[in-house]
Parts: sequence; C-alpha cells; structure tokens
Amino acid sequence: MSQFTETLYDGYGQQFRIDELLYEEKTDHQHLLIFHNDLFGRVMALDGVVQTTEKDEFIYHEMLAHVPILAHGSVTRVLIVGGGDGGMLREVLKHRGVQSVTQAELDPRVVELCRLHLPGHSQGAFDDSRVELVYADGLHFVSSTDRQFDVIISDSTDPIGPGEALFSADFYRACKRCLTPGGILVTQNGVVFMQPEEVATTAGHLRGIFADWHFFTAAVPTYVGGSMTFGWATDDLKLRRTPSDTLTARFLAANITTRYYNPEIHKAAFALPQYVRHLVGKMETEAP
Ligand code: AG3
Repeated sequence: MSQFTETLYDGYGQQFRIDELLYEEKTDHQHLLIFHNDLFGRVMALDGVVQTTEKDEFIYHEMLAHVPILAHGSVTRVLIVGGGDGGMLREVLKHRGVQSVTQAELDPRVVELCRLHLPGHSQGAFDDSRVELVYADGLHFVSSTDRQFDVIISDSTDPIGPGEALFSADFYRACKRCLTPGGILVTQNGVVFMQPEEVATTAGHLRGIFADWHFFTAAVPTYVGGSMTFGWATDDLKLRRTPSDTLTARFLAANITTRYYNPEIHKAAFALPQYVRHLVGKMETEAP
C-alpha cells in the first residue's frame, strides 16, 4: 500500500494512505494526483500539496463563497480565479440572485479530471447556463478584462509555482479595478501559523490598495497546522460589519443548505488571535 506525504513544509507534513490510486498526470502546468483514502474520500493534490478532499472540502468552499456574498447582500456577478475542482462554483451557484459566474482557471486538465474523478465537487455546476469558464492565467485575466464583478474569489494554490502571481500587489490592484463599487475580494491565504509570511505579505499589499482589509479563518483538517486564513478586501467599510440579524435574514432568504457556514460562524470568523493581529499590523489600530 503506498503513501502520499505532503511536501508543503520542510520537516513536517501530513500523510495519507493511498487506498486506491485514481489518476496521476504531469499537466502542462503542474503535477496532478487524485487518489482515494478510506478516511478522507477522494483527495486531489497539485505539486505534492493537498488541494481538496471529499470529506472536508465543504468548510473551505462554503466560507469563501457565502461570507462575501451574504455580507454584500446583492451580488449578481461573481468571478472565481482558479477553483478548477468546481467546489467553489457549486457553492456560488446556490445563490439564485447570482446571474453570472466567470471562472478563470489556468489548467484545463484540473477541470477535466476533477469533473471525472471528483464529481461531488462540481455536481454539474460547469453545465449551469450562468457559468462562463475561461482558461486563462488569473493575473492576465483580471488585468485585461473589461468586465466587473461584485465578488471576486481567489481560489488559488499556494504561492509556489503557478499560484505565485495571485499573491502579488499587481493581482490585488487588478482585482480592485474590476470590482463594482462596494465589491469584495476574498482570497485563499494559507495556514497562518505555518505560513505567516504569506499573510503578512498580503496584508502589506492590501493595506495600500483597499479602504478596508482583514482576514477571516476556518479550521480545515487537511490544510494542516492550524486555521486556514482567508483575505478580505473592499472599499466599503460597512460590509465587514454587516450586523448578525442582517446576515441571518439574508441567509434565510437565500434558502441554501450548508454544513459549515451560518451567520454566527460568519461573524466569529473575523476574530483574529493576537499573534495574527500583530503579524498583519493591526495590534494598535481599530477594534475588530
Ligand atoms: N486551494 C487551496 C489549497 C491550499 C493548500 N495549502 C495549504 N495547506 N497551505 C484549494 C482548492 C480548492 N478548491
């Protein structure tokens, strides 16, 4: 029986038993592996890093989709950068008010192979008439499109290899350019305990670009080493402070079924521990 050992961190890493190897390929962009593990179901790894598993994907996808959409309250157009497995698309499309979702994914093979081997992620989402899938480099797409979006979700890999550009000031600036007024950018920002420099660098960039920026978190078991951290950036200061009763009313009106997200989790996710506040330079500034 072979093992998969994640190579993200030097000297520490999670290990899975490969109960069944489903697919392995070196695509034009990265090494892709999909296998079955009895505990986590199907697991997809890119360049030796676990991207998603059937068992815990709902936590990550629900938080990156529903937090910005429900905080905003009238989202019609969404852009997903990356997200080739289709889990994010599935969650975004749960909102009936969303009229169009553009997805800019670099690697066609990720989409093709995840549709085949991880069908529970997309659940037919790629066939929804509201979706436009574009195979493009994310930075190039946001720098050149003339479209605008109410929410942009960066569902990227870590800033190693193809994902690196999606953590640059150029990327965040280009996202701001294609947000509607009051639009929100949210980002996959790594596990802050293990990757503090990634969060610190993003904070440094966002600070100079958006009127309001922050981070929110969720513990995702297979993103090991602590809480997964998500970036939040918008020019509308009110959106991060959307009151609980408003979130609750929107959540009920949306009539969506979730397994992790609820309005209390939403509010609580923005509370950051002291070491993270210190890291992002928010120790002495504004309360929450
Ligand atoms: N992309 C984020 C994977 C991050 C893994 N990194 C880590 N453990 N620090 C997930 C893609 C799911 N749609």
